[in-house]
Amino acid sequence: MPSDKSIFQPDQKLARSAYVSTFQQYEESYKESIEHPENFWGNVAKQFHWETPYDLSNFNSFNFDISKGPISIKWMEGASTNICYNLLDRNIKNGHGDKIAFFWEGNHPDDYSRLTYRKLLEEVCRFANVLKQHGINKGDRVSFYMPMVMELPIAMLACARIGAVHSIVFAGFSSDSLAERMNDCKAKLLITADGAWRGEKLLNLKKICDQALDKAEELGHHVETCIVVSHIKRVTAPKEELVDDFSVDMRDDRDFWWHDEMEDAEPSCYPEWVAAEDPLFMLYTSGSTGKPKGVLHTTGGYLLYASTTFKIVFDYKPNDVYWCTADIGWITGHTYVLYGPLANGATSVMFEGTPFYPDNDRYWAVIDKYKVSQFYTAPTAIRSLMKFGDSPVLKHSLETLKVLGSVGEPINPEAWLWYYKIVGKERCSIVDTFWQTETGGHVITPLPGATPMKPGSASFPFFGVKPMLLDEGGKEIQGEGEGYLVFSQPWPGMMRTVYNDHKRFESTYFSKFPGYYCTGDGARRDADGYLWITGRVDDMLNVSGHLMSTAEVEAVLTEHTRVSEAAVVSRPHPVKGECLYCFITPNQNEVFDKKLVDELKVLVRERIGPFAQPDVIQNAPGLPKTRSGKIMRRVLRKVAVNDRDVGDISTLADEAIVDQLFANRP
Ligand code: 6R9
Repeated sequence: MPSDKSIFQPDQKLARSAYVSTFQQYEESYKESIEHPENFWGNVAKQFHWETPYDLSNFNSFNFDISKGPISIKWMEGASTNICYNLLDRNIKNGHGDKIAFFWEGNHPDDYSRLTYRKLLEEVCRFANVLKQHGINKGDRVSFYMPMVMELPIAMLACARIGAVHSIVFAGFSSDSLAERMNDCKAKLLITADGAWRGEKLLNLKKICDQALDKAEELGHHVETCIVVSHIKRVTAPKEELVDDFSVDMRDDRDFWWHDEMEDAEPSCYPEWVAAEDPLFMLYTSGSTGKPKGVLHTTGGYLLYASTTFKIVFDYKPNDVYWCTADIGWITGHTYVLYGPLANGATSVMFEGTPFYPDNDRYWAVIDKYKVSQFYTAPTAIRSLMKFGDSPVLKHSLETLKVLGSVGEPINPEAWLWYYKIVGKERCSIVDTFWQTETGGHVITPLPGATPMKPGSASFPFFGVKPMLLDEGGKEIQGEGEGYLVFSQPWPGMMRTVYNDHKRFESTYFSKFPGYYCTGDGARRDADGYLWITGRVDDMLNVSGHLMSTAEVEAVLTEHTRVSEAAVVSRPHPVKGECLYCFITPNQNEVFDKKLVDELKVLVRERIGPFAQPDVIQNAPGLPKTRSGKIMRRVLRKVAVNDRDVGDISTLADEAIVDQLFANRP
């Protein structure tokens, strides 16, 4: 395996034509971006339309130090704009009306379509008018529970056009999760589809929404309207027989079909000019105390940051075709399927399906079909495809590829090398992009024409981002070393608050080290200054790129009437990166049996979602607790990997528990 010493230089041809083509150029621009953010971002802002102009002398202001007052981050205060106008109308005015915005590729290879910028604008305006008819005004929240169909970006942009705030819930979450999120943001309207295929599996999304709408009602919140896209009838069914049993209930007073509503809607809609700091969207992310946080992003700064990172990190050029495989339900889909590409007038592929259907070469087939030049996916997908060997990849030419992206978790060097050699033919740059829902866009990443690559290292900060490593005491680690990854100044795309809970925003991100935004990740800096993300330092797990907290899973497990206590730790997993390993203490006089294990797995799926299902649930007659009652999680992590080298356990109230736990491993 390569060490810090193995460095891969960007391909010469790629470097020559890249926006940033040498490391020296990167360093110079970086310096400017840190020392004079108003010049750097002011230059970026010039290409966009501002209905009320920004003031360069007052371009940004912030306070990162709670001891000096409330945390606040502002860019271009006083300016007004509309992001939808900038993504669509502006590009059309610049002569790109007939350019393809999206190639849509369905779950089944026979289903595909395309949408130009002009047509997209027309559809967005129609739906914006539909939203208005249903009483949606500036500032209202609209929830989404959608598959990857064209109506999803259309409806998001329609929200942006009228100043409504979209709140997308990934359509793999359970009805409980959806209800909780709709209640938290007090959504007025929900947009969904009747159903969707994932490979050969048929999902009834409307049914999940019906349950969620009822549950929101129980929580005391009434969602007035639900708009439903009729999707199943228009696509090819991998299994006909499943369609025969498929049905949806529509409630007269609440549910409307998308196509009925769109029929008479006007194809034009004047954009609502909003302040640069008005909210654009919120997106929920797991919190270490259990309850999800509505991460709030605003308009002006997010536009600058999404567009610049997209252009520079993927080196997107006007004739390229770009493909990000992320679901729009995650931040990667927001910034790099929708906002970043459209802000650059790009042509993208939007994919509804899975990498394994109809065969495990689907990704490679789609790359050749659309002549994709930039491909952006997650390490978990790369690892799951590596399992099938090289031949599914080698069946396709992949000659149009130039940049390969990775996101969601650290990429292990073995997967990196496979991606680089087999997929990228040692000619493509790999951009290992580190960022978070909270950061809005890439914050640590190589640049494809400029940064010599080290497999597994996210390398250097993007423009405007100032990372630091701190030790436990908050002292800065200079040079080589490992510590907490923090940022000391804001960049335009970072979150502004937790929706309706600014205190939680401050305590989660700014209280550990006053004066710094704390990522919750650890990182190491090597002798060459490269940053290596070492993973979460809080009680968070990253399963296939989905972040969740141990606390939220534990809360679900202990809901079961037969369970007294539960502790969850992460265990390394060859494909998923990490998986959930759960310790369960049953109530007195209860037995630990297969029935209990099965019920707990179902419970977690129902409460959180299928992606959270535990891999292992083990019987723990007792948990390793210190005398002060704290669970010693590092011991549980050792049990999970069967490593007897548990270290010092002298502070445990009962050391004998440890042997018992090893003996009980399933
Ligand atoms: C974009 C996204 C954020 C967490 C983050 C970190 C992990 C993401 C990474 C990475 C190492 C990378 N993470 N990208 N770790 N290298 N290139 O994934 O957002 O869902 O909020 O997750 O994911 O732990 O803190 P989000």
